[in-house]
Amino acid sequence: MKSGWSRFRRYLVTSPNAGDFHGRQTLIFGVKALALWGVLAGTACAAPPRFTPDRLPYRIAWGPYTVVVDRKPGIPAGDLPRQYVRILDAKGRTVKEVRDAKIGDVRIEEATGTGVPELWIDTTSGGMSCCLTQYLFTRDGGPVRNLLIFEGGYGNITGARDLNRDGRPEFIALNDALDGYEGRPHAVSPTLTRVIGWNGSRYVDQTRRFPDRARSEGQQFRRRLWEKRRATGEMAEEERRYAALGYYGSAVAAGEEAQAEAWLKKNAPSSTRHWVLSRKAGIRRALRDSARKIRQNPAPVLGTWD
Ligand SMILES: [Ca+2]
Repeated sequence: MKSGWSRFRRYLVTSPNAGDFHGRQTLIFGVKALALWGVLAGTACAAPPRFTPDRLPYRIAWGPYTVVVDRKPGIPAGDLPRQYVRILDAKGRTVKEVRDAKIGDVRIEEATGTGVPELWIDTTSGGMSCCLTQYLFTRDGGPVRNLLIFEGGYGNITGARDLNRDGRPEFIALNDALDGYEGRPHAVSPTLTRVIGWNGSRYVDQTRRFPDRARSEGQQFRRRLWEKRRATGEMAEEERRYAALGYYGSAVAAGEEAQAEAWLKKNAPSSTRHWVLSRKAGIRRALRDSARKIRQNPAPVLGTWD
């Protein structure tokens, strides 16, 4: 299991549109600042060890709290693993617990623009890359609270950037809303881009508010469709449908489906055009349903060991 930012880097290689290294730069800056503080204070100051999956138990300080990652004892070898993250207060009491088959990453990073670093936890339910869940907790302004649960599935939050320059970063994420659409295998399902932003009380899908990312992703799908418009052979129509699905899905995400429909009617081969435009309602429904993957939950124990 790679760390969140490793996956992020891998994603950047394949798609230039998703995110930036803001979060990593923040982390590096934070580590440098910490080191500088150590030098200035005349004390030895080592950065905390990075989380490595399966090297458990793992402990890291988070302000007055201690974050512990470990595995549930007594699970027979060969069974699906069961791991947890516990956030302990100064008296060693568990204030929050996150459960899943595996803990993929634990990071302390500023995420809300207030200067008090948050806690990110990535978990997976098993399998190669599915299904990923990302949790964000804050301790800013009171007790530990869950701010975000993103059930990314095959997608994940790939970066953070303050798109509207209000001091609070928006999160750029992959959107797997069309993964497995009408039974398409994961490998040939288009992955979209989404923006997750704070609406004043919680995180919600704000892709339409910041449509540049989805629009840019859609243009890549459109270019691919255009390049394949006269291709022949067994897979040509399948490739066109993949690109058309990604293009129309991105347009729905950006709130620009009318323009996409007009372009498809003018430029796409009729077989591809009819295939995708006869599925408009289903694609819109898939996008709408996937917004429910962005949640918040005040419960003390989150996730399950199914
Ligand atoms: Ca912002």
